[in-house]
Amino acid sequence: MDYEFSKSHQAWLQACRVLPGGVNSPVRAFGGVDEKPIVIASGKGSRLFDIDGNEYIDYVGSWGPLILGHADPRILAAIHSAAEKGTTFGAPTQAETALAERILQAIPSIQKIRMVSSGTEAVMTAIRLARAHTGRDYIIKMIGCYHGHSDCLLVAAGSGLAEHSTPSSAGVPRAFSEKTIVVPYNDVPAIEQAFEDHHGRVAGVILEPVAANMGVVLPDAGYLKSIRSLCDYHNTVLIFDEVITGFRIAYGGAQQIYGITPDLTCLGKIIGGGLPAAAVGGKATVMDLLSPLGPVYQAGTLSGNPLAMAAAIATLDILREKGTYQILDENGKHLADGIRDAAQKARIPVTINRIGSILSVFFTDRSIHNFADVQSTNIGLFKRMFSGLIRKGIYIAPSAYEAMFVSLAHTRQDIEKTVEIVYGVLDAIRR
Ligand code: KE4
Repeated sequence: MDYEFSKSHQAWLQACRVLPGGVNSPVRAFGGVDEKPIVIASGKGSRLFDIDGNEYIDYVGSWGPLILGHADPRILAAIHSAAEKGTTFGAPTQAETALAERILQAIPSIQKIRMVSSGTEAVMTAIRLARAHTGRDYIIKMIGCYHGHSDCLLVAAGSGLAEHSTPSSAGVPRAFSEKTIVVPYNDVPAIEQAFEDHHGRVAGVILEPVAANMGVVLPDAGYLKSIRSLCDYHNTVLIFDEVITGFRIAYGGAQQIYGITPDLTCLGKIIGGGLPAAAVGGKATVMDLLSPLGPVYQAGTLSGNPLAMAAAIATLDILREKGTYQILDENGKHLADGIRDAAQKARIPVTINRIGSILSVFFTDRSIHNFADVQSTNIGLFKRMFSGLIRKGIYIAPSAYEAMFVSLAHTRQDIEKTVEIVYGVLDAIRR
């Protein structure tokens, strides 16, 4: 029986009177699909419930943080006990040190770390550090990668901007964006050319080591290694934006899987345990440039917030347990294989890119290596799949440029049910 959404639509119209687009982050407005947003009442484990009482198996997981699923009792307990002592002090607490020590243990390239409240802030700080450390201005980024909404990175960004297909956002002065060079992902000659064109002036290269904001796109063999050697050769800071991949595809993130050491790493999502927290970390020689030690200013009222620290510590202590990432990888593989079989049975060609518990379904019969490849896929079919799935209780990202996230809370039954519904939806589309 198809779902109906009258309460959600009513609530969304009311929201639209006070919030631009009725949302506090653009992708939630469902602009990437032909549907109106659903308004959420609650979540539990792998399930999400909207205010019309519809239940969903959730593959968005709030865009990555909820690797343990919604309202995990162990995380709630950690938040509750922290909250009893107060919510924020604007002064050092031991929880910040405790989380930092865990992250340094997980990611050896990080010798010092600064907590902030969003991935955008983490990336902003990393870029400022790269420029201060090198005394240079230019930044190289990849088309289709998204690094939050700081001015100089809203140039050919992925995620929401990919949806709106504007090469950069309004309100960003040319002076800000002209120091950002964009090249295609998985294209080493293009980066070599960018370094030649701006010889001795490139402060940093930033990328998602596994891209997940143009859909999931994996680095080609040797790609990350080539970027590392180019950065070494040009004395340029290599920044891995692991806001999605950090603690997601491995406890040590993409840098553990690919064995490439960046100079700076940006983290977010999972390291907030579902609350607002993110971080930038890396070589002490670079990080110690940060105020109050050094000349690079950066600050935040709620940075290192005690509730987020408690949620994050509890989350990482669970993720560190033996076998965790094997389960996540098995869940991801089970879902990807199931969807691939369903599409084959429905005779609709798809390419699925997956690593661990993140994956994307592209409607194409070709492989996907960069943003242009993604743009050549059948986005219309993605939208029809989304519409079919949401009416049958499967909630995936409302955009072809995002990832599906599987959590430790997803059961084999959840995945089998999902695959069955995917087949039904794809079969109906073909017919
Ligand atoms: P936030 O400022 O949204 O916490 O993080 C920005 C960011 C930085 N780097 C990467 C690789 C990211 O994926 C993000 C944020 N991701 C988007 C969607 N994939 C968050 C969802 C949204 O914008 O509402």
